[in-house]
Amino acid sequence: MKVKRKQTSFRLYGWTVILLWLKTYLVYKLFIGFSRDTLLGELILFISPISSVLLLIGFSFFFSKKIHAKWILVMNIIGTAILYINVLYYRFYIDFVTLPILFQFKNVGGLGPSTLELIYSADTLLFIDIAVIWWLIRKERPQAERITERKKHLIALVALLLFAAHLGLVKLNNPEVFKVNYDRKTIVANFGIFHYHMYDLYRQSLLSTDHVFATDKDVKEASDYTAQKYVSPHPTYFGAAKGKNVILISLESTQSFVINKKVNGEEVTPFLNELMNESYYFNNFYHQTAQGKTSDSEFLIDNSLYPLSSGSAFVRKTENEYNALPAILKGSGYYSAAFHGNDKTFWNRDVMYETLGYDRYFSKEDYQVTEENSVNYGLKDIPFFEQSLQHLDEIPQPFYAKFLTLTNHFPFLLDQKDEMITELETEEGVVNRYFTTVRYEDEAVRRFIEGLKKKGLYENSIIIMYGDHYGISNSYTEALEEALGESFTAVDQIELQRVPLFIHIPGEQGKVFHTTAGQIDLKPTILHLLGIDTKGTVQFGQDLFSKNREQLVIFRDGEFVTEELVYTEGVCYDKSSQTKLPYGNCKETVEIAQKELQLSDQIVHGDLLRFLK
Ligand code: GP9
Ligand code: MN
Repeated sequence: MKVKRKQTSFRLYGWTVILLWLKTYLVYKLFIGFSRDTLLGELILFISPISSVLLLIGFSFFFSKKIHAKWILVMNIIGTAILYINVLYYRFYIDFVTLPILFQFKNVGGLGPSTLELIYSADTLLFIDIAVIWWLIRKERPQAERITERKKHLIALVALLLFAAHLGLVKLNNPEVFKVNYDRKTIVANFGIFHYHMYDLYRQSLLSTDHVFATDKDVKEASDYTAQKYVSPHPTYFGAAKGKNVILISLESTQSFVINKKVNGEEVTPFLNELMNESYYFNNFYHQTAQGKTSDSEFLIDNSLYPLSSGSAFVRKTENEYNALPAILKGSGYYSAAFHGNDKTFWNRDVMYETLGYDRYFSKEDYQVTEENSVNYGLKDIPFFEQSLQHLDEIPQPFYAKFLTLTNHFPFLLDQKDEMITELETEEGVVNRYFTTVRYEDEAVRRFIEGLKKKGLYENSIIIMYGDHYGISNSYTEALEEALGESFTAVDQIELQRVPLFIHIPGEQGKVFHTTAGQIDLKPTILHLLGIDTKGTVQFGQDLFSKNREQLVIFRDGEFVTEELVYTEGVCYDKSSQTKLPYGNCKETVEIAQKELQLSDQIVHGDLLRFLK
């Protein structure tokens, strides 16, 4: 009897470890789609979950006989939940969950249609082993008290030795991954998902003390760095829009590939295409957002700082002092307002807008929102702009007015009566619907501009329109390839991160600019157009019109693009020929990117701008 109990207890432990281990590997391969290009890399991926699983489940032996089996079951459930939450998140964001993401859940409206779209029936496979373990427990009633101290320590020792061997292999395969690393995919592929979460927990708790220990000396490094990045404005464009209103329009999920594109013989953005004739258009303009999506784009544009690597600064860093566009413009007599047809608390905007210096936020509660005029996250773009035009009468000029569109949001839902072009017929509904919601957004913008003209605002405002981030993530590559009739390489995936940027200045002719730039560059550009010099400001962006600007866009994960190079997934490419180059060609810029991201993080986590006031 004694012997039997010992065996069932151990057998349950063994089975649970093996099932969770294999399940994690299957998730990597089938749900996440990890593939390593060397045998050693694949071996690392395979063994990466084992030591953490051995330990987590092995703790069951430290508990009383009553708790032992329950612990095993609960750990398997928790392990599965961690896997599944990451699978869902990865399906759209091609990224892994971080701790702050879980805390901002309430700020992004909880589980909406976006989440439902990401759940597949095959996902139930992930939960089968939980039932098997539960059944084993019911049948065999294993108890833990027969396990000797020696065996407990043996489990811990084996787990630690395996972990050491695992780290040794990682080091052998690629020592670079032990350096500062903002790319979560690389971290998970090398260290395993459970270790990644432990590391994330550790990092987040360290970062939370940065604010307390920061001193005025810390800001010097960052301000010295940004001072040498400053480029003087182009004399032709400096002050070209002096005194004018600034109208900023965020085009939800709008990527550059829709511009001048036809599907089924119909233009996707007929109005924007036409607008190019009388606007400056930037065709190498990239979004730089991370987990904070729209809020990250807003953060980048108003502050010219990088968004946080995990979570959204709009949720995590509202107490900081910033030197944001609305606050700077206030000094020149501008009134700032934001307009958006969603709940005011979404992305914590009601709080963050105040911090950034907005005078007024027109949110859902200021609009007439009915079931009829809303879809997906909120008010449809056409009624949103219609009602916003009325609200514009309520604010004084000159103003800085930011409009956030919403209809073209994943999973791209639209009432049939609002469809202006025929849906495509690839196997992905998301991709098919995307073009129709972009077409709808284009019409909404057309009517808005029409309304501005009627109000006489078109002639005394500059209008800046930009895509906030991608709408179609890499998960939908196949269907997008079909839709666009192209096939995408790793370099193309970076090029797909381009979003349209229009700058309309009354009286100016249309012109296409090829400069390589990102959202971080908009703040100095806008200020210089208004004739406000940004010399001495802590900012990482450079005026888009400056002659001496660097042609460099740094992404939040440390990847980058320049005029000649693309650095992605740890590989350096020649941009035009798309051929692989030795790492040495990118090394220097990789280091600049890391440095810049680190400095920006220090500012945001340490709340360093408070020392400059
Ligand atoms: C919601 C809108 C969309 O208010 O900003 O949010 P997103 O998911 O794109 O960040
Ligand atoms: Mn968005």
